[in-house]
Amino acid sequence: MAEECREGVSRHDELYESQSPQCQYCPGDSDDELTWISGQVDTGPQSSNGTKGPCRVIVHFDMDCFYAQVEMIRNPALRTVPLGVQQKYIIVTCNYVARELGVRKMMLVTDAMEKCPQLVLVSGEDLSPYREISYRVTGLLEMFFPLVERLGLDENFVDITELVESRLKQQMKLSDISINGHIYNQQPLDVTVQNHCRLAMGSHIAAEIRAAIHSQLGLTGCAGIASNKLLAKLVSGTFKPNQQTTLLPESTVPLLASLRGLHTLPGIGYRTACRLETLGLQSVEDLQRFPLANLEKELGATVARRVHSLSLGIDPSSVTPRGPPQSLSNEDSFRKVSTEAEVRQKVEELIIILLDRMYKDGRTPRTFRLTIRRFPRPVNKWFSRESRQCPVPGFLGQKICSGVDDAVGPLVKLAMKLFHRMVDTSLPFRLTLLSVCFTNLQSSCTKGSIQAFFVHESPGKQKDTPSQGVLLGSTGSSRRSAGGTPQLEPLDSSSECERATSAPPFGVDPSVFQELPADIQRELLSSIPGQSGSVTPSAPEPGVVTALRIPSFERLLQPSSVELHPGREWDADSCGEIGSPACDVPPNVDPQVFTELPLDLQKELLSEWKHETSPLKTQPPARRGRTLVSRGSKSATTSGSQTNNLLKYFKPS
Ligand code: TTP
Ligand code: MG
Repeated sequence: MAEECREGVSRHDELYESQSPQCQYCPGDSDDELTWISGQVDTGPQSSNGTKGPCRVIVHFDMDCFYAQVEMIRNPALRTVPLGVQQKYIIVTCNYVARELGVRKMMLVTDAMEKCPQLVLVSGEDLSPYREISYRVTGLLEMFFPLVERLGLDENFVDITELVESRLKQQMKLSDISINGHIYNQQPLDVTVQNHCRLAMGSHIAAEIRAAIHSQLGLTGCAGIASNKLLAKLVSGTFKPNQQTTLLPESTVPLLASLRGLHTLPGIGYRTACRLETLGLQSVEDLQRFPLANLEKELGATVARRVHSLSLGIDPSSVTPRGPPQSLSNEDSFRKVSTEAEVRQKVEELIIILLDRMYKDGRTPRTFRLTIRRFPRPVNKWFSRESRQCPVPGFLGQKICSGVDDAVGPLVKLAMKLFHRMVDTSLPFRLTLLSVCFTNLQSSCTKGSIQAFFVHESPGKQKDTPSQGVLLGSTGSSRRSAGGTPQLEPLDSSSECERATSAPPFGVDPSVFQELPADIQRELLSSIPGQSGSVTPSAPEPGVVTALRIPSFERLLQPSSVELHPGREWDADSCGEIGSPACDVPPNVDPQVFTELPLDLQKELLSEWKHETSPLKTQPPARRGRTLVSRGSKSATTSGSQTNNLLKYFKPS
């Protein structure tokens, strides 16, 4: 895949962003190629390649011609014509009508038009519709299975082991079991082999899920059913489109032997493949045979063992829900941008789109990053991008969160400041890529209020999740319909309800809540619809995980060295990169925490600080660290007359 990536046609979806801000397929742009497979090790049934013990049952789903399908849903007239989705001068994907006429993914538009002059082209530059449908697919799967892991925009792993086990218990006669769909290598199913039965049952569940995705979202896709993520992914594309394939353990060897090169083994990226090539290893079989000790010398023990295991089809990594993306970015590549005005214009265009996504996401970004790529690329192509980042000031975070347009100006200013830190514009320069990125995304509930500092959100639950009660099933439990066919049921979230807290509003840690002054407690309560003034028990919403967003307090423990400029308004010039804060911050408050506070609280803190004859201001620098006042402890800053002073929450250590 690496060589398929052309300029401007990278897959920039959130998953890849969260692992590495760069394109998955760009050689040198991904420095984390083993990420997807290097997660936690599964502790369930241990046979990762089906040779010993009961195996896990993992399904890998991959949507057919994904961007093209989304376009065909948006415009059904496109279903019957050859359709290509174009980004820059590349067809990033095409529907299967076009594939029958010789068009291929990642073809040059000119080549594709030559092959198929009647090809209809749509622009795929705006990824929003693809992203939206992508999260719907994941959301649908998450309604029925707790273990769903996104991979890119159109792939998901689901661990269905528990449901398989529960269905097998209900199966009257194992001899009746068959496989739904294809069996890799046409290997005969042996119902006397436990793992064959497990995978066969898995194939029926996979078919039900595919049917559900189709009936609910109108999408078709392929599935691979196997004993681990690696093998499930490898086998899922064997028959395309809209088909599924099960790998029985004994066919692992031929499946691996069918791979064309080392880089086609998921988990071995371009860089590792290059390093392996220098050892004379070309194929998966070469790697299987290569002595592990020699491999360890070259790659280090951990990576060596992992890639060696992968070459044998062994993958103990668990299906790990990743939650929402950790960053959102928008980038564009081009042949040449060489004036400051062009940079400003590009940056503004990128920011406008990114702001829209950030607003829809609902979280508040705390860090902003600008990335550039220069021409010519540096000799060391692994480091072809340069970035600078800075904190997003609190007031700007709120603007972004509330979707007001006037966030664009300050952000462009911030971006240009970062740009000037990288590029000396008095000298000629040529850029071929600009990327803007929000990271350090923090959930906010009632934006701009104290409530926003308490999180009550289930990680991984996406806002696009389809409404409950539509269809499907649960992990570990299945019921039979009148006709006797097992049916999937939505996950039961009642256990989450049992986590009801006593007095505080949901989402707020009770112990923290009790430490807050009564007026702040009231403010928290009154910011919640249906809860005003009185302290009444409340339960979290089903599926909601309660967590206190600690950073505001926890980071108070860290020392800071802040220059004091009381009374100055924020502007882009006064805010430095992370680690060099230059905004007005009371000396006992962590600048980063300060920027996270709502504007009114910032103002209040500043004015309190300015009006204090302060032991704070006279502290020796070494004592300027701070701690959260813990329950029962006495704040050095509080006196009888200042019991409700916000500054008391930030005390010198
Ligand atoms: P794929 O799953 O590789 O392709 P696909 O879903 O279009 O087709 P298939 O039926 O063969 O699975 O990629 C998913 C989407 O990602 C694809 O629709 C377009 C996009 N994409 C890129 O943007 N860049 C790339 O290099 C590739 C391969 C895909
Ligand atoms: Mg696909």
